[in-house]
Amino acid sequence: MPLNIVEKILYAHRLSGNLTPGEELGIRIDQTLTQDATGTMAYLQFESMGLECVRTELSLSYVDHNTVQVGFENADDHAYLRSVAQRYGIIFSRPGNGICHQLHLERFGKPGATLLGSDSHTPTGGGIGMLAIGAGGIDVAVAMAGGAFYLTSPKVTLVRLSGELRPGVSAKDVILKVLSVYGTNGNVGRVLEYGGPGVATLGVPARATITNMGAELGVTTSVFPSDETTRSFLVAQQREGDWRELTADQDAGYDQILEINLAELEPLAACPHSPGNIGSIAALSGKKVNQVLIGSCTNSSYRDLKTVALMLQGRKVHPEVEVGIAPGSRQVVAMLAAEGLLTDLISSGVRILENACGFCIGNHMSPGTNAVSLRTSNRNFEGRSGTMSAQIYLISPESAAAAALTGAFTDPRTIESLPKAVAEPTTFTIDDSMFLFCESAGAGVPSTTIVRGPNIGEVPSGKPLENKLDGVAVIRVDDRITTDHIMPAGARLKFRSNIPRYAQCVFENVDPEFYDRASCNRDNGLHNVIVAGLSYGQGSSREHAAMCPMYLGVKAVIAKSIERIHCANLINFGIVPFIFEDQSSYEQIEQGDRITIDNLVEAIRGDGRAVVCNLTSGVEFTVVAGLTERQKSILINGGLLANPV
Ligand code: MIC
Ligand code: SF4
Repeated sequence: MPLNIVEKILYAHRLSGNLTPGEELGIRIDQTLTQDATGTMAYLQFESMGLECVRTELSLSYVDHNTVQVGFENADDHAYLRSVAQRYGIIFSRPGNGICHQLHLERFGKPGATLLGSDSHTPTGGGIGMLAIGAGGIDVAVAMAGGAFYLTSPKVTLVRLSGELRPGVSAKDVILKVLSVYGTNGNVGRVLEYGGPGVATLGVPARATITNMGAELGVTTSVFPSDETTRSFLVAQQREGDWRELTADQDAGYDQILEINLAELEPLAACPHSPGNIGSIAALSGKKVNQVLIGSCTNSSYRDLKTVALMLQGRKVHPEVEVGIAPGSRQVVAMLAAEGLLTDLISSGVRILENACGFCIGNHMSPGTNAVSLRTSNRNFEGRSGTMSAQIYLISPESAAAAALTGAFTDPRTIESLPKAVAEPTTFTIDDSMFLFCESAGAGVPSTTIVRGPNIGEVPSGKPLENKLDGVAVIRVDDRITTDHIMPAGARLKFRSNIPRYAQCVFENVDPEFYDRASCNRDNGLHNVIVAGLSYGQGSSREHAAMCPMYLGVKAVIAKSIERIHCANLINFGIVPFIFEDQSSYEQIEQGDRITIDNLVEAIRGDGRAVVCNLTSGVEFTVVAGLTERQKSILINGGLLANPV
């Protein structure tokens, strides 16, 4: 039977289940990655499994999110992560080395392999032909322990690329185009596979930009073929041995096909406050800009930053615009420096930021009140930048450089210094000295003392599901609530390893009284229930968006729909993910309503259907939790930690 790329990788890694869309599939994970903001919890959970060392081919612990280090907390986390890595045979990437996804692509990504990462942008690895999936930390901990990763066997969409991008239009515009077609919700259970003659015209970093931001569609992952371009990239990284060809068979089947002619694309922007709110740069042209930030795991490659440097070379950034660049890795910095491009950037007035997540997660560089900020990153959720009133637009490096020069939205094709194309180098500068490798890969050092400063807390454990839910609709939120709304990052990131403290921040930008209300209900023996609209839990993989609500006594979410990673995280922490059987029932429940569900455990054991009694209004309606047998037992036990592998 002719197979597509997704099927080829899934068949080669299948441990249980069938490749029938909608069915649960268990797969073997070859590589894992964590980053510091999700990593501490993942490793605390891994430690509790009591193993001697990781059981994957390769596991990496990157530190890239919390590198600002205001106070002792981040440094404590780094010390813990470094010692755990050494203890269990995990490669540790020191702070300052770069952003996890860029580094992984450069140094470890392998066509045909599976990668599970505790970060939603792990699909960046799809640019090199991996099946790379984002998940909650506990799922990654299970994979590190050699356990299967479970996913819904996906529907596969072929995105057939033809033609070639014109100068001034780049990979970011391709994925923004895809986002304009599919939007940010309704894509759960789908994988995008790129194919067609246009693929050969895109380098690996361009492909990785496209698969990276597939996360914003809510798809399970996105993948490109592994071809001669992939081979050249790996040769240039001195990793030819990791290459293998991987293409779809000629008559491979797809659930859906999207045709994109690269030659017809124009520079695009995701407008406030959603990555799916797409407009054209031409339509925005002339609008004044206050800040331009270039970097993040989406657009911080050598190719991207060299393009920007060439556009700015010998020129000055507009006097009213603040411009910053955060390169993706030390390799990128070293190469820009060797070619004198770093000097060009500095001379033009650009602020050089650390090669880390930084501005992308609102760690610093928050824009001013009502400011218009253009960024090459992947998320523009309201408030994520650290400034609630700021207007964030997501754009390509070319459009960013154009705005940096003119002080306004400008079509980069009108900029004289726009280079025709930046060729991929035949040799990248290799310096792996900021990776701490274990003496023999995968082997831990059992005598290593794990360093636990006061910031390293404990993972809260859930309680077995009670048969009666008796509680309160503690909050009712609208459509597209992101995990940034549920669990803010930025200045709050340093509490990631301290659940009681971080729980005080749940929904703080949506409803500052949430914490008081939820903890008061919990302390009075009432269960908390979150009521939500469509696409609840978009965005990040942060399991804190489930763990902290669990800590506050949340037992169920009732939503019109729930996004994939967040839904898995809710189950892993013993929170029932219910969907309204009839979406209009959303209107029949207000914040503060007293609600009950009888026979909850039987409902979960059965078909997942339960009747909610709204005691305040006297109305009843049905909700459904679509669960596999495995998920049912996790929920009934009170979460995955009760029974990890
Ligand atoms: C993000 O981009 O939102 C993050 C921060 O990288 C998250 C992970 C986290 O919350 O730590 C993600 O994308 O999963
Ligand atoms: Fe880091 Fe931003 Fe990428 Fe998340 S999206 S991994 S915060 S650079």
